[in-house]
Amino acid sequence: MSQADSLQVFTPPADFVSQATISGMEAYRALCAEAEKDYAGFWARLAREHLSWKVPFTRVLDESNAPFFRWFDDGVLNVSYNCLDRNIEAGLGDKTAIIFESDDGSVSRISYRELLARVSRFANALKASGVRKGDRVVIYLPMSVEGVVAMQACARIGATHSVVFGGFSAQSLRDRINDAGAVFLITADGQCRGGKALPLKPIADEALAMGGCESIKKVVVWQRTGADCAMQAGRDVFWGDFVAGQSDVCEPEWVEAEHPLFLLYTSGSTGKPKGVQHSTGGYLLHAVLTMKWTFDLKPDDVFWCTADIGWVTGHTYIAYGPLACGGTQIVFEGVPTYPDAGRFWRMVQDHKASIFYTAPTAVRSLIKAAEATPTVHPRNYDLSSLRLLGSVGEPINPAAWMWFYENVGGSRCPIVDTFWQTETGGHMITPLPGVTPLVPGSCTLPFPGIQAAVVDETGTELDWGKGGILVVKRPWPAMIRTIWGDPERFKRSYYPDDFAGQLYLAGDGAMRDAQTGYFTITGRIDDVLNVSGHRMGTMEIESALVSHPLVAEAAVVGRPDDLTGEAICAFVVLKGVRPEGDAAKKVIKDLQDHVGKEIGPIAKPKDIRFGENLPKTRSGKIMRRLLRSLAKGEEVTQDTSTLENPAILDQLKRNVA
Ligand code: 6R9
Repeated sequence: MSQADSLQVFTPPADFVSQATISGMEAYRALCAEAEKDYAGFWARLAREHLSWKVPFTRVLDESNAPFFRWFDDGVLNVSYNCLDRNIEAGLGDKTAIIFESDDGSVSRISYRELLARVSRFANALKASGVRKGDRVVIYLPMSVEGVVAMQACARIGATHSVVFGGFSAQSLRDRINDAGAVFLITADGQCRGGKALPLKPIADEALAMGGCESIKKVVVWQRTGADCAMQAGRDVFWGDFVAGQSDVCEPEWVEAEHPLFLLYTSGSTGKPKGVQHSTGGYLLHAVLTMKWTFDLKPDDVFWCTADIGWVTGHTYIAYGPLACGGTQIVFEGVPTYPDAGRFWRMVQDHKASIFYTAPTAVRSLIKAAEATPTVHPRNYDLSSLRLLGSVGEPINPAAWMWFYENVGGSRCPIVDTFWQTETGGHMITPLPGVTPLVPGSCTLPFPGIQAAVVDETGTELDWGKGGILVVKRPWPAMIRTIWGDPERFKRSYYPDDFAGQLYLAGDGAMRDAQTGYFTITGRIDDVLNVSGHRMGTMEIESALVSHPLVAEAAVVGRPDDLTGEAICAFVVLKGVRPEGDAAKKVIKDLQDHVGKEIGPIAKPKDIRFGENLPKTRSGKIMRRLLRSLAKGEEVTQDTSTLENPAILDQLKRNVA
């Protein structure tokens, strides 16, 4: 059956269509046709029209060393120039670039001129302490203007930043610093979330003390909470002292289009998190185009992306995209439930946000909160400034979509359900709000120029209506360039031999609607979990568990969860006797805390079950599909004939703590 038969279709409202940058299906089709006809010419035209180049490129796409594709590679530009200076030159110096609202509700506004001055001072300070083009700088900061300043300052001097989410543990921070060989760490004394001050610098100190971070020469500490923090003489410097006396003028470092703008670590199915390397020119192009086409950003919009700068969404749609388009955006330090779960709606009302981009998990938790406490229901707020909503991070279930549409968007605002990944740099499959009839739960059609397809295991494209593997058939400008330090893993992960190295493998399953060809993402096809829109590798969590002295073996799977999308379930074999009752509860808590310490609180397993063994095949492979059924509480109906130890299933089934 077609989606269109079973679900309502929401056609774009006429008043949206009439003003949209890409207006009407004809306009969309024309762009797709242009790309189809002359792929390089299409992207070249856009890169010339939407970016400012110091030295224009003459080469567009170089496929000679595939899959290490190069775009615009003889062109020279600077991202920070494109985000700041060029807006000021266009007369936007006094325009508000950032409306910052802190956890406690205080608000500050930063103009483009002021932002450029702050970025330049910080960039000059970095240069004065010896940070050079191509050096890696790790940023471990809370949501703040300083976070954006630090990222932009790196871009300004051609340093490659790697932002580490402030919720990651010392071990995770250490591993990322070590892998990137970073020379600088930029952090804060602490962070404020939900009315609490949480430490950050002590975690950074712990990371640096672990060994393997010898490349770090300096640690810059932004004083956010004012908490006492130990400062190591010669290494650590407060932000204020670091920038003191620096000029607020800084000539950008002009870099080649392929120069690595940033690394961002993300989870894969095996091994350690991988450092996804992004380019300068191609990445920025996609950030700008998606701001203009998916978000229809206009000069008067107030754009709000609720992501953290520690994730790719916070890179493309906070640190770079909105600024590169001269937009005004909200940056929020806090959490959606503090001081109450009306926080987002109050902020939309107060700042007259017109475009609101968030994650399904946030929507679901706010639905629950609004049901429990009617005063925080969005109907109590004036949300009439909104004209467009967006969703990202995981599939949005139709019920949450409808609630978002009706209660937040007043049945007036299109919702763009944007499918993309850390590796893709920006939106890949998404509605365009003035073009695409919407079907709740579907990310609809590819962004113009993106050649997405659903294939089988041999790489053959499937008929619409059949579920399969999501791939991208041609390289695109904002794609991942490599995995930092591991080009072989890049090839293996994204251009596997199964597809003759010709197709980009996203790692998701998908299906195209039989009639409309709309894409629906059916979830990861590898051992990657999506918990509240955050990617977690099952391997990483298993490694963390087995690093606990009590644990002999562990297997981690996901199970559906109403709030977080997926929840982490761990099946654990302990070294000693299997604990029961309160003793089991205590070990569970210890293990959860241990994983929190090893990776970060987001990786803590929700369920932990103990068994004397794990269900394994005779060749010793853990049968994860059985564990998935157990985690869901399903009857195990799969074939268990290859199982070495069938009795273990009963044990694991009974053993729900
Ligand atoms: C941007 C981001 C990527 C994975 C991706 C997929 C899931 C993201 C989605 C979606 C369905 C959407 N995902 N957006 N699934 N519909 N609109 O989230 O990047 O953290 O790398 O995660 O998230 O499974 O493969 P990242």
